[in-house]
Parts: sequence; C-alpha cells; structure tokens
Amino acid sequence: MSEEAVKLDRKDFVSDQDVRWCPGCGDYSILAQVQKVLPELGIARENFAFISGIGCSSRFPYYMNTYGFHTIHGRAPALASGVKIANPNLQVWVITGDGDGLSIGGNHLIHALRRNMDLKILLFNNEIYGLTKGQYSPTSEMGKKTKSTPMGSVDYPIQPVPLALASEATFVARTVDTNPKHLAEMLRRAADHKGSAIIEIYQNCVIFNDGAFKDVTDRSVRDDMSLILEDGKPMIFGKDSDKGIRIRGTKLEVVQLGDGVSESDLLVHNESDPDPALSMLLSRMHAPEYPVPLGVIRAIRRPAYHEMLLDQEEEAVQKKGVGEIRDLLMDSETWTVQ
Ligand SMILES: Cc1ncc(C[n+]2csc(CCOP(=O)(O)OP(=O)(O)O)c2C)c(N)n1
Ligand code: SF4
Repeated sequence: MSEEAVKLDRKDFVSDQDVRWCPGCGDYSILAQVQKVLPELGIARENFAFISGIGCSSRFPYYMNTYGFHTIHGRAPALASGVKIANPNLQVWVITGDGDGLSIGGNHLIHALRRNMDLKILLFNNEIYGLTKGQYSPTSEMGKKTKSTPMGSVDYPIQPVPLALASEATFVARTVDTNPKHLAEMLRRAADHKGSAIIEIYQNCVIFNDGAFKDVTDRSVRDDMSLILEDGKPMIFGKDSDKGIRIRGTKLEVVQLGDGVSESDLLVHNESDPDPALSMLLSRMHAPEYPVPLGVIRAIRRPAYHEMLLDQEEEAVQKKGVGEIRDLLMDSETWTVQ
C-alpha cells in the first residue's frame, strides 16, 4: 500500500458514472456513507472490491471508484468468495437486495455466511423488487398488493437478521438509510470485522414501496419504535428514555421504567455472547409489539474461511513441498476400466 494511497477523501471514491437511481431513493444515502467511511479506513482504493448481483441496489459498484463487478442475479456472495480467496488482501464488499440476496440468491448468501467468508455484505432491504417495477419480494409483508399480486401476496416473509444468525454469520447488524450517523458507524464496524459481516439496511424505495419502514423510522415515532443497541449497556429506549426491555422466562418484555422497575432489571446487551439465543430473541422483535433493534446484534470472532484455507495450504507445503497442479492431476489412475 503506497503512502499517498492511504490519504484519501470521499471524492477519491466517487466514480465518473452518472448515478441512475430515482430521485429520493434510499440508495443515495447508503452510497454517500460508504464513500465517507472508506477513506477513513486508510486502505488504498485498489485494495477494495465491490461485488453485486442484479437489482437497483446492485448498480452500486459502478458508482464506486474501486474495483467492482456487477455479476449475475443472486450470485454475488459466490463471486465475492472467489475474489476473497484468490486475493485475501482485498477488502471485499457485497451489495445485494432483498430480492437478489434472499430469493434467487438465498442459498449463496447462507453458505457465504456459514463459511465465515471475510465479506462485508450490505443487504439493501426495501421489501420489494425495485428494478423489475415493484413485484413483492421475500421480505414483503403477507398480503402485499402489487401489479403481480393484485389481491395481495400469500407468502410469509423471511426475516434477514434471524436468517443470518441461523446461518452462523459472525457479525450481524441492522440500520436504516435515514440515519446516516448510525449507518456510517455500522459500516465502520463491518469494515473492522474479520469474517462474515452482514448489515440489513432498511432502504426506502420511493417509487414502489414508499414508507415501508415509516412505522419505525419516521421522526415522530422513531424514538419509541426503535431500540438502539449498545454493547454493555442496558436496553433503554423511548423519547424520554423511560422504557426498557427485560426478559421473563424465554420472552422479552417492554417495561416502563419507574413502575417498580429500575435499570438493573433490564437486559444488558452483549453482542459477543457466544450463545446466540438472546440475539435470536432480539432479532425477532417487531413493531408494534416491540421497538425494532438497530445496531450490532451479534459480533463474535472465529477463524475466517480464507485463514483456515491458507493455514492448510501452508501445512501441506511444509509437509510435501510446493506442488504442481499437473503432477496432482497426472499422479495416478483415478479408475481402471476392465
Ligand atoms: C436469472 C434472473 N431472474 C430474474 C431476473 C429479474 N430481476 C432483476 S432484478 C430482480 C429483483 C431485484 O430486487 P432486489 O434485489 O430487491 O433489488 P432492488 O431492485 O429492489 O434494489 C429480478 C427478479 C434477472 N435479472 N435474472
Ligand atoms: S425503483 Fe426504488 S429502489 Fe429502484 S432506484 Fe427507484 S426508488 Fe430506488
């Protein structure tokens, strides 16, 4: 990495391409925060790769002045895994949508997470297929009326955060496009993480699903309807910071502080708890019964796929010396026809 390369600013990460998202799309805010956070990392531009699938969100690599690859629908995690293994020095970001990452690409996403691939996956969740003009997606609510489901969809939605936890992702967070400060902080945390990092970003599609998250993100309700998680801190929320979350048996409860309930009764967030049970409970908190948790839900450390692979390669070289693919292939008969 050259000396001058690490002294970059936002403009260095802006490409010469015209941004083609609809005016007011939440994607702009995410792009702006990524272009703000990347120069802070002190990494040269040529050491970043942005890999996307297909969708409005997947146009992202065009707008980044880094290496990038707009790949095929749902396959960004697979392509990105190959990129990371081929060149572990790259910091690899995956850009995907709820359609791209959870419909056609659901399988690829799960396996990249479970393998602890060192990827920073940004899941732009707008609960709709934007690029193809507004069909319901796997995260759309049951009964979603669209042109292709005029009477309402009859599908139960999938929830990205519980899915990521169940897939053994080692870093799972949630944020929203309308809170740039929080979004930037989550990007920094994902950038620092070694292993599979996924951030679900609530992203507003102004054209086909406007206001999908307004019950959580609108200025008038957000303090009461979102819970900002902070590691090691009790779970307090509300406009007047007078509500909290406690656990009774296996159920989380919203409580009013003061009614014989004090801060010491509340759950304390432990993002690195080796047992994922509480993070799973948190991930299933939904409005209107609960405030929606935003922040780092889980962050644990375990060896990443490429680290284990490189260790194994080194061990093999030590034992047997540097090999030749040709020798491996021509080594012995694989089968004999008699
Ligand atoms: C193999 C294949 N199947 C279907 C499509 C059509 N298609 C393009 S984008 C898309 C869904 C995009 O939705 P999402 O990932 O939520 O992205 P958004 O556009 O909302 O950002 C679909 C179904 C395609 N391009 N390729
Ligand atoms: S269709 Fe929706 S997601 Fe796509 S660019 Fe327009 S506002 Fe954004």
